[in-house]
Amino acid sequence: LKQPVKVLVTGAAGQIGYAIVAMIARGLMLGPDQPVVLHVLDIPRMADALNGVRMELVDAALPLLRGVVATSDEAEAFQGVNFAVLIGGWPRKDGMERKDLIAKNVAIYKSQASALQQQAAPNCKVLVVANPANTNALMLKEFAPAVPAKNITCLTRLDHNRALGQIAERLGVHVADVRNVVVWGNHSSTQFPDASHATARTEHGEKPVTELVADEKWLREEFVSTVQQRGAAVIKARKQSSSLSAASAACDHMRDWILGTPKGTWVSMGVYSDGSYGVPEGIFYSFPVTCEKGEWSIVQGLHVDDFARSKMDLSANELNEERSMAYEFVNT
Ligand code: NAX
Repeated sequence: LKQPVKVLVTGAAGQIGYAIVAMIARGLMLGPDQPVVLHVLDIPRMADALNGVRMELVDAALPLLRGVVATSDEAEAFQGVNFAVLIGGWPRKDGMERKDLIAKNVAIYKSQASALQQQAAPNCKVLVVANPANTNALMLKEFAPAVPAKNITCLTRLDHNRALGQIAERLGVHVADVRNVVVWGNHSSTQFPDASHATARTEHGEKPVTELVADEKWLREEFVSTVQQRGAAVIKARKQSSSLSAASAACDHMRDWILGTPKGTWVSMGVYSDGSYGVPEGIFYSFPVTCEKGEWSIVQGLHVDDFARSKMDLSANELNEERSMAYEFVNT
Protein backbone atom coordinates (compact mmCIF):
# COMPACT_ATOMS: atom_id res chain seq x y z
CA LEU A 1 0.00 0.00 0.00
CA LYS A 2 1.04 3.58 -0.72
CA GLN A 3 1.25 6.46 1.77
CA PRO A 4 -2.20 7.95 2.46
CA VAL A 5 -3.24 11.02 0.48
CA LYS A 6 -5.71 13.69 1.56
CA VAL A 7 -8.85 14.12 -0.52
CA LEU A 8 -11.22 17.04 0.01
CA VAL A 9 -14.91 16.77 -0.84
CA THR A 10 -16.91 19.98 -0.47
CA GLY A 11 -20.69 19.98 -0.27
CA ALA A 12 -20.22 16.62 1.40
CA ALA A 13 -23.58 16.73 3.17
CA GLY A 14 -25.32 17.07 -0.19
CA GLN A 15 -26.59 14.40 -2.57
CA ILE A 16 -23.50 13.89 -4.72
CA GLY A 17 -21.27 14.23 -1.67
CA TYR A 18 -23.14 11.44 0.08
CA ALA A 19 -22.72 9.16 -2.94
CA ILE A 20 -19.07 9.93 -3.62
CA VAL A 21 -17.40 9.64 -0.22
CA ALA A 22 -17.79 5.86 -0.05
CA MET A 23 -16.72 5.50 -3.67
CA ILE A 24 -13.48 7.37 -2.89
CA ALA A 25 -12.91 5.40 0.29
CA ARG A 26 -13.38 2.17 -1.66
CA GLY A 27 -10.63 3.07 -4.10
CA LEU A 28 -12.81 3.88 -7.11
CA MET A 29 -11.13 7.26 -7.59
CA LEU A 30 -7.46 6.72 -6.79
CA GLY A 31 -7.08 2.97 -7.05
CA PRO A 32 -7.45 -0.01 -4.71
CA ASP A 33 -3.91 0.41 -3.31
CA GLN A 34 -4.23 4.06 -2.32
CA PRO A 35 -5.25 4.79 1.31
CA VAL A 36 -7.03 8.10 1.82
CA VAL A 37 -7.80 10.63 4.52
CA LEU A 38 -11.10 12.29 3.64
CA HIS A 39 -11.64 15.97 4.37
CA VAL A 40 -15.34 16.79 4.14
CA LEU A 41 -16.63 20.37 4.12
CA ASP A 42 -20.10 21.81 4.21
CA ILE A 43 -21.62 25.07 5.47
CA PRO A 44 -22.23 25.54 9.22
CA ARG A 45 -25.98 25.03 8.81
CA MET A 46 -25.25 21.50 7.57
CA ALA A 47 -22.84 20.61 10.39
CA ASP A 48 -25.11 17.96 11.92
CA ALA A 49 -25.76 16.28 8.58
CA LEU A 50 -22.04 16.38 7.84
CA ASN A 51 -21.31 14.74 11.16
CA GLY A 52 -23.82 12.05 10.20
CA VAL A 53 -21.81 11.40 7.02
CA ARG A 54 -18.66 11.13 9.13
CA MET A 55 -20.40 8.64 11.46
CA GLU A 56 -21.47 6.50 8.50
CA LEU A 57 -17.95 6.48 7.12
CA VAL A 58 -16.71 5.17 10.47
CA ASP A 59 -19.52 2.60 10.48
CA ALA A 60 -18.63 1.36 7.00
CA ALA A 61 -15.27 0.08 8.34
CA LEU A 62 -13.48 0.88 5.10
CA PRO A 63 -9.96 -0.55 4.92
CA LEU A 64 -8.55 2.26 2.74
CA LEU A 65 -9.98 5.06 4.89
CA ARG A 66 -7.29 6.39 7.24
CA GLY A 67 -9.21 9.27 8.78
CA VAL A 68 -12.03 11.75 8.32
CA VAL A 69 -11.84 15.49 8.98
CA ALA A 70 -15.38 16.91 8.98
CA THR A 71 -15.52 20.68 9.19
CA SER A 72 -17.31 23.83 8.13
CA ASP A 73 -14.07 25.81 8.19
CA GLU A 74 -12.61 26.32 4.70
CA ALA A 75 -9.02 26.74 5.83
CA GLU A 76 -9.12 23.52 7.84
CA ALA A 77 -10.82 21.67 4.99
CA PHE A 78 -8.18 22.63 2.41
CA GLN A 79 -5.24 22.05 4.77
CA GLY A 80 -2.64 19.89 3.01
CA VAL A 81 -5.05 18.28 0.56
CA ASN A 82 -3.62 16.53 -2.51
CA PHE A 83 -6.92 16.26 -4.36
CA ALA A 84 -9.99 18.48 -4.13
CA VAL A 85 -13.42 17.61 -5.47
CA LEU A 86 -15.51 20.75 -5.21
CA ILE A 87 -19.20 19.86 -5.19
CA GLY A 88 -20.39 22.47 -2.70
CA GLY A 89 -22.34 25.36 -4.08
CA TRP A 90 -25.53 27.27 -4.18
CA PRO A 91 -28.17 25.09 -5.84
CA ARG A 92 -30.35 26.33 -8.65
CA LYS A 93 -33.89 26.82 -7.39
CA ASP A 94 -37.05 27.00 -9.49
CA GLY A 95 -37.34 30.36 -11.19
CA MET A 96 -33.74 31.31 -10.39
CA GLU A 97 -31.97 33.09 -13.23
CA ARG A 98 -28.58 31.94 -14.44
CA LYS A 99 -27.27 35.36 -13.45
CA ASP A 100 -28.31 34.86 -9.82
CA LEU A 101 -26.79 31.40 -9.76
CA ILE A 102 -23.53 32.81 -11.07
CA ALA A 103 -23.53 35.65 -8.52
CA LYS A 104 -23.96 33.28 -5.57
CA ASN A 105 -21.34 30.84 -6.75
CA VAL A 106 -18.74 33.41 -7.79
CA ALA A 107 -18.61 34.52 -4.16
CA ILE A 108 -18.14 30.94 -2.95
CA TYR A 109 -15.44 30.09 -5.49
CA LYS A 110 -13.53 33.31 -4.91
CA SER A 111 -13.33 32.47 -1.24
CA GLN A 112 -12.39 28.83 -1.84
CA ALA A 113 -9.68 29.93 -4.25
CA SER A 114 -7.88 31.66 -1.38
CA ALA A 115 -8.18 28.59 0.81
CA LEU A 116 -6.88 26.42 -2.04
CA GLN A 117 -3.90 28.67 -2.70
CA GLN A 118 -2.98 29.11 0.94
CA GLN A 119 -3.70 25.71 2.43
CA ALA A 120 -3.59 22.91 -0.15
CA ALA A 121 -0.56 20.72 -0.83
CA PRO A 122 1.65 21.85 -3.72
CA ASN A 123 0.41 20.38 -6.99
CA CYS A 124 -3.08 19.73 -5.58
CA LYS A 125 -5.37 18.57 -8.39
CA VAL A 126 -8.82 20.12 -8.44
CA LEU A 127 -12.10 19.00 -9.97
CA VAL A 128 -15.04 21.42 -9.90
CA VAL A 129 -18.43 19.72 -10.05
CA ALA A 130 -20.68 22.50 -8.71
CA ASN A 131 -22.55 24.52 -11.29
CA PRO A 132 -21.90 26.62 -13.22
CA ALA A 133 -18.92 24.26 -13.27
CA ASN A 134 -16.83 25.84 -16.04
CA THR A 135 -17.21 29.35 -14.68
CA ASN A 136 -16.63 28.28 -11.07
CA ALA A 137 -13.38 26.69 -12.27
CA LEU A 138 -12.45 29.98 -13.96
CA MET A 139 -13.04 31.88 -10.71
CA LEU A 140 -10.77 29.43 -8.87
CA LYS A 141 -8.05 29.97 -11.46
CA GLU A 142 -8.43 33.75 -11.31
CA PHE A 143 -8.32 33.97 -7.53
CA ALA A 144 -5.66 31.32 -6.94
CA PRO A 145 -3.03 32.61 -9.36
CA ALA A 146 -0.27 30.61 -7.70
CA VAL A 147 -2.05 27.35 -8.57
CA PRO A 148 -1.09 26.19 -12.08
CA ALA A 149 -4.10 26.41 -14.41
CA LYS A 150 -3.44 22.82 -15.53
CA ASN A 151 -4.32 21.64 -12.01
CA ILE A 152 -7.85 23.02 -12.21
CA THR A 153 -10.51 21.14 -14.19
CA CYS A 154 -14.29 20.84 -14.27
CA LEU A 155 -16.62 17.92 -14.74
CA THR A 156 -18.06 17.12 -18.16
CA ARG A 157 -17.39 13.41 -17.78
CA LEU A 158 -20.99 12.79 -16.79
CA ASP A 159 -22.07 14.20 -20.16
CA HIS A 160 -19.37 12.09 -21.86
CA ASN A 161 -20.58 8.95 -20.09
CA ARG A 162 -24.19 9.77 -20.94
CA ALA A 163 -23.19 10.03 -24.60
CA LEU A 164 -21.47 6.62 -24.44
CA GLY A 165 -24.60 5.21 -22.80
CA GLN A 166 -26.93 6.52 -25.50
CA ILE A 167 -24.80 5.07 -28.29
CA ALA A 168 -24.46 1.72 -26.53
CA GLU A 169 -28.26 1.51 -26.14
CA ARG A 170 -28.87 2.49 -29.74
CA LEU A 171 -26.41 -0.10 -31.09
CA GLY A 172 -27.22 -2.80 -28.56
CA VAL A 173 -23.56 -3.12 -27.56
CA HIS A 174 -21.94 -2.92 -24.15
CA VAL A 175 -20.98 0.60 -23.06
CA ALA A 176 -17.35 -0.48 -22.55
CA ASP A 177 -17.19 -1.28 -26.26
CA VAL A 178 -17.92 2.33 -27.25
CA ARG A 179 -15.23 4.99 -27.05
CA ASN A 180 -14.03 8.39 -28.17
CA VAL A 181 -17.17 10.46 -28.11
CA VAL A 182 -16.40 14.11 -27.39
CA VAL A 183 -18.34 16.57 -25.29
CA TRP A 184 -17.34 20.07 -26.36
CA GLY A 185 -18.00 23.24 -24.44
CA ASN A 186 -19.97 24.16 -21.38
CA HIS A 187 -21.54 21.77 -18.89
CA SER A 188 -24.95 23.21 -19.79
CA SER A 189 -27.58 22.65 -22.44
CA THR A 190 -25.32 24.30 -25.05
CA GLN A 191 -22.76 21.50 -24.74
CA PHE A 192 -22.09 19.65 -27.98
CA PRO A 193 -21.99 15.86 -27.66
CA ASP A 194 -20.18 14.73 -30.79
CA ALA A 195 -20.17 11.12 -31.98
CA SER A 196 -18.41 11.79 -35.27
CA HIS A 197 -15.06 10.37 -34.07
CA ALA A 198 -16.50 7.62 -31.87
CA THR A 199 -16.06 3.92 -32.51
CA ALA A 200 -17.76 0.77 -31.26
CA ARG A 201 -16.49 -2.77 -31.04
CA THR A 202 -18.80 -5.27 -32.69
CA GLU A 203 -18.43 -8.86 -33.78
CA HIS A 204 -17.12 -7.47 -37.07
CA GLY A 205 -14.37 -5.48 -35.36
CA GLU A 206 -14.10 -1.84 -34.33
CA LYS A 207 -16.16 0.46 -36.57
CA PRO A 208 -17.03 4.16 -36.70
CA VAL A 209 -20.26 4.89 -34.84
CA THR A 210 -21.45 7.02 -37.78
CA GLU A 211 -21.25 3.91 -39.99
CA LEU A 212 -22.92 1.61 -37.44
CA VAL A 213 -25.75 4.01 -36.63
CA ALA A 214 -26.08 5.07 -40.26
CA ASP A 215 -28.60 7.76 -39.37
CA GLU A 216 -27.14 11.25 -39.55
CA LYS A 217 -30.38 12.85 -38.41
CA TRP A 218 -30.36 10.83 -35.17
CA LEU A 219 -26.70 11.63 -34.50
CA ARG A 220 -27.17 15.36 -35.09
CA GLU A 221 -30.55 15.83 -33.45
CA GLU A 222 -31.95 13.21 -31.10
CA PHE A 223 -28.61 12.00 -29.73
CA VAL A 224 -27.43 15.57 -29.12
CA SER A 225 -30.62 16.75 -27.44
CA THR A 226 -31.03 13.58 -25.35
CA VAL A 227 -27.55 14.02 -23.88
CA GLN A 228 -28.01 17.77 -23.43
CA GLN A 229 -31.35 17.26 -21.65
CA ARG A 230 -30.51 14.10 -19.71
CA GLY A 231 -30.03 15.94 -16.43
CA ALA A 232 -33.50 17.46 -16.71
CA ALA A 233 -34.99 14.05 -17.61
CA VAL A 234 -33.46 12.50 -14.48
CA ILE A 235 -34.86 15.31 -12.32
CA LYS A 236 -38.29 14.76 -13.85
CA ALA A 237 -38.14 11.03 -13.14
CA ARG A 238 -36.47 11.08 -9.74
CA LYS A 239 -37.61 14.48 -8.44
CA GLN A 240 -33.95 14.95 -7.57
CA SER A 241 -30.95 15.66 -9.72
CA SER A 242 -28.41 13.08 -10.88
CA SER A 243 -26.21 12.02 -8.03
CA LEU A 244 -24.94 8.45 -8.32
CA SER A 245 -24.01 8.99 -11.97
CA ALA A 246 -22.41 12.36 -11.13
CA ALA A 247 -20.39 10.83 -8.30
CA SER A 248 -19.33 7.94 -10.52
CA ALA A 249 -18.29 10.33 -13.31
CA ALA A 250 -16.26 12.44 -10.88
CA CYS A 251 -14.38 9.28 -9.84
CA ASP A 252 -13.80 8.39 -13.51
CA HIS A 253 -12.49 11.91 -14.20
CA MET A 254 -9.96 11.89 -11.35
CA ARG A 255 -8.90 8.28 -11.89
CA ASP A 256 -8.16 8.78 -15.58
CA TRP A 257 -6.37 12.07 -14.89
CA ILE A 258 -4.14 10.58 -12.21
CA LEU A 259 -3.69 7.01 -13.38
CA GLY A 260 -3.91 7.68 -17.14
CA THR A 261 -6.39 7.08 -19.95
CA PRO A 262 -6.31 3.66 -21.63
CA LYS A 263 -4.27 3.54 -24.84
CA GLY A 264 -6.22 4.77 -27.85
CA THR A 265 -8.99 6.23 -25.71
CA TRP A 266 -9.74 9.83 -24.87
CA VAL A 267 -12.18 11.32 -22.39
CA SER A 268 -13.85 14.73 -22.08
CA MET A 269 -12.63 17.16 -19.44
CA GLY A 270 -13.31 20.83 -18.83
CA VAL A 271 -9.90 22.54 -18.93
CA TYR A 272 -8.51 26.03 -19.40
CA SER A 273 -8.55 26.68 -23.13
CA ASP A 274 -5.20 27.15 -24.87
CA GLY A 275 -6.93 28.13 -28.11
CA SER A 276 -7.07 24.59 -29.53
CA TYR A 277 -9.80 24.08 -32.17
CA GLY A 278 -10.30 27.83 -32.39
CA VAL A 279 -11.87 27.93 -28.93
CA PRO A 280 -11.08 31.30 -27.34
CA GLU A 281 -8.56 31.38 -24.51
CA GLY A 282 -9.71 32.59 -21.13
CA ILE A 283 -12.55 30.13 -20.54
CA PHE A 284 -12.82 26.58 -19.21
CA TYR A 285 -14.08 24.48 -22.10
CA SER A 286 -14.66 20.75 -22.44
CA PHE A 287 -12.20 19.11 -24.84
CA PRO A 288 -11.17 15.56 -25.69
CA VAL A 289 -8.07 14.79 -23.61
CA THR A 290 -5.69 11.95 -22.97
CA CYS A 291 -3.84 11.69 -19.66
CA GLU A 292 -0.46 10.27 -18.77
CA LYS A 293 1.59 10.52 -15.58
CA GLY A 294 -0.93 12.86 -14.00
CA GLU A 295 -1.02 15.36 -16.86
CA TRP A 296 -3.81 15.88 -19.37
CA SER A 297 -3.31 17.02 -22.94
CA ILE A 298 -5.87 18.03 -25.51
CA VAL A 299 -6.23 15.58 -28.42
CA GLN A 300 -5.22 17.50 -31.54
CA GLY A 301 -6.13 17.20 -35.19
CA LEU A 302 -9.74 16.00 -35.06
CA HIS A 303 -11.73 17.14 -38.07
CA VAL A 304 -14.36 19.77 -37.24
CA ASP A 305 -17.06 20.22 -39.90
CA ASP A 306 -19.36 23.24 -40.25
CA PHE A 307 -22.10 21.65 -38.18
CA ALA A 308 -19.72 20.94 -35.30
CA ARG A 309 -18.13 24.38 -35.64
CA SER A 310 -21.41 26.20 -35.14
CA LYS A 311 -22.32 24.09 -32.09
CA MET A 312 -18.85 24.54 -30.58
CA ASP A 313 -18.96 28.31 -31.10
CA LEU A 314 -22.40 28.57 -29.53
CA SER A 315 -21.14 26.99 -26.32
CA ALA A 316 -17.97 29.12 -26.32
CA ASN A 317 -20.14 32.24 -26.68
CA GLU A 318 -22.22 31.18 -23.71
CA LEU A 319 -19.06 30.70 -21.65
CA ASN A 320 -17.81 34.14 -22.63
CA GLU A 321 -21.13 35.57 -21.44
CA GLU A 322 -20.89 33.65 -18.17
CA ARG A 323 -17.39 35.01 -17.70
CA SER A 324 -18.57 38.58 -18.23
CA MET A 325 -21.39 38.10 -15.72
CA ALA A 326 -18.99 36.54 -13.22
CA TYR A 327 -16.61 39.50 -13.47
CA GLU A 328 -19.48 41.93 -12.93
CA PHE A 329 -20.17 40.27 -9.60
CA VAL A 330 -16.53 39.95 -8.63
CA ASN A 331 -16.08 43.67 -9.08
CA THR A 332 -19.14 44.74 -7.15
P1 NAX B 1 -26.94 19.44 -3.00
O1 NAX B 1 -27.69 20.73 -2.86
O2 NAX B 1 -27.56 18.18 -2.54
O3 NAX B 1 -25.54 19.60 -2.24
C1 NAX B 1 -24.76 20.74 -2.29
C2 NAX B 1 -24.11 20.91 -0.94
O4 NAX B 1 -23.20 22.00 -1.02
C3 NAX B 1 -25.11 21.23 0.16
O5 NAX B 1 -24.95 20.32 1.24
C4 NAX B 1 -24.72 22.65 0.57
O6 NAX B 1 -24.93 22.93 1.94
C5 NAX B 1 -23.24 22.66 0.21
N1 NAX B 1 -22.66 23.99 0.12
C6 NAX B 1 -23.23 25.16 -0.24
N2 NAX B 1 -22.36 26.17 -0.14
C7 NAX B 1 -21.19 25.63 0.26
C8 NAX B 1 -19.92 26.17 0.54
N3 NAX B 1 -19.68 27.48 0.42
N4 NAX B 1 -18.94 25.33 0.94
C9 NAX B 1 -19.19 24.02 1.08
N5 NAX B 1 -20.37 23.45 0.84
C10 NAX B 1 -21.36 24.24 0.44
O7 NAX B 1 -26.52 19.35 -4.52
P2 NAX B 1 -25.97 18.09 -5.35
O8 NAX B 1 -27.11 17.43 -6.02
O9 NAX B 1 -25.07 17.31 -4.51
O10 NAX B 1 -25.17 18.86 -6.50
C11 NAX B 1 -24.01 19.58 -6.18
C12 NAX B 1 -23.57 20.45 -7.33
O11 NAX B 1 -23.21 19.67 -8.46
C13 NAX B 1 -24.65 21.42 -7.84
O12 NAX B 1 -24.06 22.68 -8.06
C14 NAX B 1 -25.09 20.79 -9.12
O13 NAX B 1 -25.64 21.74 -10.01
C15 NAX B 1 -23.79 20.22 -9.63
N6 NAX B 1 -23.86 19.17 -10.64
C16 NAX B 1 -22.90 19.17 -11.59
C17 NAX B 1 -22.79 18.17 -12.52
C18 NAX B 1 -21.68 18.17 -13.53
O14 NAX B 1 -21.70 17.28 -14.36
N7 NAX B 1 -20.74 19.10 -13.52
C19 NAX B 1 -23.79 17.08 -12.58
C20 NAX B 1 -24.52 16.88 -11.30
C21 NAX B 1 -24.87 18.14 -10.56
O15 NAX B 1 -26.06 18.67 -11.10
